[in-house]
This record gives sequence, structure tokens and C-alpha cells, in this order.
Amino acid sequence: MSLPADFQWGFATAAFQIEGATQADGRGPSIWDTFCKINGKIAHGANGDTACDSYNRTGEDIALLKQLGSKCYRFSLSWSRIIPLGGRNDPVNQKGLDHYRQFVDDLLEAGITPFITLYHWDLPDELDKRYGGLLNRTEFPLDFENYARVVFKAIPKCKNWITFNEPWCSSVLGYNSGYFAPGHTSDRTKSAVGDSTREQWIVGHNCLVAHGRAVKVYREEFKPTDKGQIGITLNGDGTYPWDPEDPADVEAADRKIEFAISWFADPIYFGKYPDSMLKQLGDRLPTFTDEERALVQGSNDFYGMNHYTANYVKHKTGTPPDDDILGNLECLFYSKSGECIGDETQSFWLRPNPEGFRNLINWLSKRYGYPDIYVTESGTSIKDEDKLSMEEMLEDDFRVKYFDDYVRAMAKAVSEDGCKVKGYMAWSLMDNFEWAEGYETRFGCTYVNYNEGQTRHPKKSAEKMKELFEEVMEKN
Ligand code: GBH
Repeated sequence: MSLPADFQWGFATAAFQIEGATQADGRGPSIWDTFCKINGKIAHGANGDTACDSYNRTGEDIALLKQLGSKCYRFSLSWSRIIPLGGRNDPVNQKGLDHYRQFVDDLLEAGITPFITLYHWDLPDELDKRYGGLLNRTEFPLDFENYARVVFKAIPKCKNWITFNEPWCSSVLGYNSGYFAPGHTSDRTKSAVGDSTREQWIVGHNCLVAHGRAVKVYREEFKPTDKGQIGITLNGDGTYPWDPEDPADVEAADRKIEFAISWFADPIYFGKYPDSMLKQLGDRLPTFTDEERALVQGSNDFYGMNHYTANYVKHKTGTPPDDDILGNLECLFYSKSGECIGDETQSFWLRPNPEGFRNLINWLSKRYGYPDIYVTESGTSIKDEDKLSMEEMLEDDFRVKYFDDYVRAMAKAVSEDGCKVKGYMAWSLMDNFEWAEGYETRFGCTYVNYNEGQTRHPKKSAEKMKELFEEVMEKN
């Protein structure tokens, strides 16, 4: 069991979750700033105004990464720092751009390889107001293309680009359940606008096209000289049939992955939506025009994989409701024979199951022809971690075990199964703004003391990461 000597490991974050300084240097508001202001959307009325204050602590964060031995760092850019109003005819904010250019220079100086995510959910608010944001099939991809070009041009030293983080979340949580910004849903007790039978499929489609546009720009205008790589990051959980003897559950376990991952990955690798989705959704799923298909098909240099957990999947019978996004099935923590998927964490959706990780790496590799995979996020919260004293929190043995098990499962997928995993970035470098859950749920390998000036204190999981990778990686 081993990983190659050039394996990239490190930590990940996202702009809105760590930066704070939402008013600094000409930044415009994003849909998350606006969403945080709506009563009842975020636990304890929290917001991103200060978060981990990383915008003002780039030096400290880089020193932390260096101390931990991190070979790479995945972070995202705040679009509204760079183009405060967002659009292709709106002014560029040089200060915002310079901030990130300097940050990349400083990372490289420290010997850390940057992986930049262009879009981790924080759309400039103006674009949502101007034309419906991600719902707009023509304007949104063109504005994203322009933003991407501005960034590629300013930061040629970055060689690893991720267009979108988890478009599933932007689509389903933003436009079906309304749990995330901008909060659209058919449930009129939660939102005055939204159509949970359609909007998520439109948004997903537009994200794919926007991704395709940015990739085309990178490949045609920058890649020949900059020699970097570009891909998209998709989230998806491992699956097991609830009853392995029931062919309908076996099929549903695959269908669950198709609705979560292949929704995006099939168009990117094959130029079409999965048959299972076409069958259930009919004309509610947009049809690719020839131009759109040409942009999307073949648009990944690598596959970005965010992975946390697994489920037992049980098929449902009868016609699914029109707002169903799972594929006419249910996800369970216990199998028919009573096996439990894994221990509880602070996140209702997350239970560690490392074997599911190995299985999913294999599933993706087989379906998509053994692409290079970068695990761009993986990690865990801990049940009631927030109730502990700081000393206790630093002894995060549950998280240490999670990484130990997951990294070893991944190493087996590489050395025993022939999958091509090239990197692993732990979520997260530090505790941060956990979206609708505010600051209560902590995913950090580093404890952040929000009451004492956002000081950082590495937990055991942060300290142990280097040892773990030294053990599983081949020596040069
Ligand atoms: C990641 O998503 C995010 O990229 C990151 O920003 C975040 O901090 C991290 O997770 C920890 O949460 O039952 O419909 O509410 C992880 C993938 C997919 C996990 C959606 C939660 C909730 C499904 N997420 N899922 S639902």
C-alpha cells in the first residue's frame, strides 16, 4: 500500500468561509452576505464578516501550512473582491486581484503549490439581482468566462485551477431545498421565489456551460504558455445497496451516484446526461445545444473529488414527486441486515466509512476511464466538539482516525486497484464558517478561537498529517 513520491497532499479552505474583511479594499457583496442577513437562515444569526480573518492573516496562514508540512493548499477566490459587481462590463478591482496574486507569490516562496478554486458559492450579489445569477443561461456563463480570464491573466504562476466547487450544492441547496444562498425553493414558508421542480436542473446546466467556457479560455489563451491544468470539483457520497440481494437496490445505489455526480461528470466525459436522469426528469432537464455540448464535453484535465461519507440506498417504488433530486430512492445509515454505516458526527449527513471512499474512487475511475483524480476535500466534524474545552478540542482523535482510515483506503485504491489519485486535500486547514450551520460545526484540523482574536491552534489531526503521508508515500 503506497502512494507515489510526488503525491500532492495538503489542506483546503474557501474564501467566504475564512476570509472575513467583507468590506475591505473595495470588495462587493456576494449572495452569501445577503443570505446571512435573512432571519433564520444561519444558525445563531452568524455571518462571514470576520470568520477566520484570513484576508488579514495571509502570512500567518502560510506559516501554519509550512509548519504542518503541507505540500499544496487549495483555496478559493472571492469573485466580488476581483469584480465587485461581477459582470463582464463591470470594473475590475485591482486591489482584490493584487491580494490574490501576492498570496500565490507568497505560497510559492514558501514552497507550497496553490490550487485555486474560482467559484466556491459566493456569487457577486449584483449578478443575482441583475439577471437571476446562476439561473441565466446566456449571461452567467459569459460573466464567469470573463472573470476566469481576468484571473488567469493576473496569476500565471498558479498551475492548478478548479472552476466550480460542487455545482450540486449550488443547484440543489441553492435552488431546490433553499438551504443555501440564494435560498430558492417551492416551499413558500421559506422563500417567496423558487421552483424546486426545475430550477436546480437549469442551474446545474448553466454551471456546466460556464465551466466549459472557462476551460476553453484557459486552454486556448493561457495553457500553451502557463502549462497548468484545469478541472471541476464534484461532491458525491459512497453507496451500498440497502439489500444487496435486491436488484432494485443494487441499481438504486448506482443511480444515487448518477444523480449526484454523473449529472455533471457524464456531460463532461461523454457529452450527455445519464439515461437514469433523462428517464426520470424528461424535459425538465435542459437539452445541450451543439455549441454547449462542444464546450462541455472533454473539458476536464483532471477530476476534482470532494468526498466525506457513504449511505445505504433503498429504492422507492411508484412515481417520484417532481421535486425529487435523489433519483427515487432513500439514503439510510443502516442496512437491511442492521449494519451501521459509521459513527455519528456533528453533521447529520456525515458518518465515516473509508471503504466507501475506496469503492467510489474505483467507480469513478471505471466509468470515466481512469482520469487523474485530485481529492480536493475530505474530512469530518466531531459530535459535540464545540462543547469541549480548547485543550480537549486539540486532542481530536476521532478526526485523526478519520484521516488515517481514509488516506489508507485511498492508497489501496491507487496501489492495489490501479486508480490514479494524484492529491489529497484535507477539509479543512482550520475551523471556519460552516455555511448554514454557522461556527458551531468545526471541520478544522486547526482550532480557531473566535472569542480571542481568531487565534489558530493546530489540533492533533493537523500535526499527524505529515507523519501519515510520510508513512504511505514512497521515498524519492
Ligand atoms: C463541502 O461540501 C463544502 O465544499 C465545504 O465548503 C464545507 O465546509 C464542507 O463540505 C463541510 O460541510 O442533506 O441535502 O442537506 C460537502 C458535500 C454535500 C455535504 C451536501 C452536505 C448535504 C446534503 N456536501 N450535503 S442535504
